[in-house]
Amino acid sequence: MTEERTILLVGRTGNGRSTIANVISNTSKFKESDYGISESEGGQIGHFRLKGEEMIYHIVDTIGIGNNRFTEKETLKRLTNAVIGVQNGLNQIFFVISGKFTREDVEAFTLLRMIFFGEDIGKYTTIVQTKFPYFQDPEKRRKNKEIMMNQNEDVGTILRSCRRLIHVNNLTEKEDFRLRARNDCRAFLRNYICNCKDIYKPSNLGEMNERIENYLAERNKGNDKQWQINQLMNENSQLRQQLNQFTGQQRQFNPFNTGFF
Ligand SMILES: Nc1nc2c(ncn2[C@@H]2O[C@H](COP(=O)(O)OP(=O)(O)OP(=O)(O)O)[C@@H](O)[C@H]2O)c(=O)[nH]1
Ligand SMILES: [Mg+2]
Repeated sequence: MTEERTILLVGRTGNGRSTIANVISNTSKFKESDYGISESEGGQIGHFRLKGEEMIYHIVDTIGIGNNRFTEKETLKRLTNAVIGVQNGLNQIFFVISGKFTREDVEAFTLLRMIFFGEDIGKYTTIVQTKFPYFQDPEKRRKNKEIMMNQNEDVGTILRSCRRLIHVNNLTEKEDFRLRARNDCRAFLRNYICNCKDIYKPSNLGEMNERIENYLAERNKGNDKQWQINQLMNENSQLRQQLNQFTGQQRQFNPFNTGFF
């Protein structure tokens, strides 16, 4: 029987998912974003087989969470389609972060857990940190992981729940014209996914649309609250200005104002 490996790439926009897809598949089929505009529209799949090997690899690139081209609702719809596409089994989810594990990454991970996968997401998830220049230095990788673990409770909890944290630095041809870094990362990533043998069938896909609607409704409530807070802060600052003007005028017309203050 032919062995297969399916990897789902998820994460915040611009963190390097399409680049990882190119590096693993050794193509340039996946569009890498260059100009600060989110590129991936979701659902792009690469299939390939290595020369002389039976194993078939499927790499599924997804739309970036927080991308600047689609509404949140549209983004979630496209993510839904990608997840439905792999519901029969995937070997690993690569949650891609870039440089640091940010608050937005925590929110994105939480969203994926709440809406699409459920509590067991971590067992089948590898955190891939891109743009890590010391990816070949075990001591630097260990130190980086230790710092991240202690960064804050949310990040520590996510990292502990996941299979592993791995590091890459997929430099472009311009940065590394022999593409040595990409070749090294490719060898490492292929070996890594070859060892992701367990098959995960996301079991939390029922009522996904309902969960998305509830999530968006909660978000809107939050936005309304934020809007009210902004309004109050604006009013507050206007009142302060008026008060300052008023007290300034008082001082000017104060007959006892001796000018020593
Ligand atoms: N130096 C360096 N640059 C990287 C690395 N990974 C990605 N990049 C660059 O970062 C930019 C964004 O990478 P993409 O792979 O397009 O990111 P994405 O997550 O697919 O982004 P969207 O699809 O637009 O949401 C591109 O210019 C890449 O060349 C890395 O490990 N090191
Ligand atoms: Mg992309």
